[in-house]
Amino acid sequence: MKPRKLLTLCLIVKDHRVLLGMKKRGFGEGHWNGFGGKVEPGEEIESAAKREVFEEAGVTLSSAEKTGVLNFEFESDPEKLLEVHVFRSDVFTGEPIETEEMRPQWFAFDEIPYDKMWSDDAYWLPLLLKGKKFEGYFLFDKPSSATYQAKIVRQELTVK
Ligand code: 6OG
Repeated sequence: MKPRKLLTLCLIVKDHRVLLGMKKRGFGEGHWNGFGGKVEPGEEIESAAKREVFEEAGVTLSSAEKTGVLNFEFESDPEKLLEVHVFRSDVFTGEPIETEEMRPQWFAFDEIPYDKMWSDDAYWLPLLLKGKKFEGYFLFDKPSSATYQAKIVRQELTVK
């Protein structure tokens, strides 16, 4: 079986706006995204989500609600399987700050820059913003390092 890379992704929502971060380096550079990263060995997934939000945006989450799991595969990188656990949080303390990795900015729901985000986001983020839970699978035609230009060749998205 392929090793799965376990990741978190957290969307912070307040007053009909969502906090996104411009990724300044590494995987996903140049894209707006939620905050998240790798789950460390032995770490609880929710704790990892909160830790990443603090590291990347300087915000402390009181709680985070798991809204879904997204599995990503890449046709030209068949050994890679990403399992991304998605969280939503409406309860936090602290003001978002720019960090080495991310530049945070609030977006009204109707101004979300989907054209500068991973192409899968346009499918599942509206569900998250409506308070729905979901599970998804996306297969991209390019390696993960080029996902921004990649097309989704197959997808499954189920609302729970
Ligand atoms: P680091 O490896 O830099 O964390 N991530 C994705 N997010 C979306 N919306 N779509 C994808 O399509 C993604 N692949 C990975 C998970 C990478 C961050 O990027 C997310 C993590 O939050 C392929 O630590």
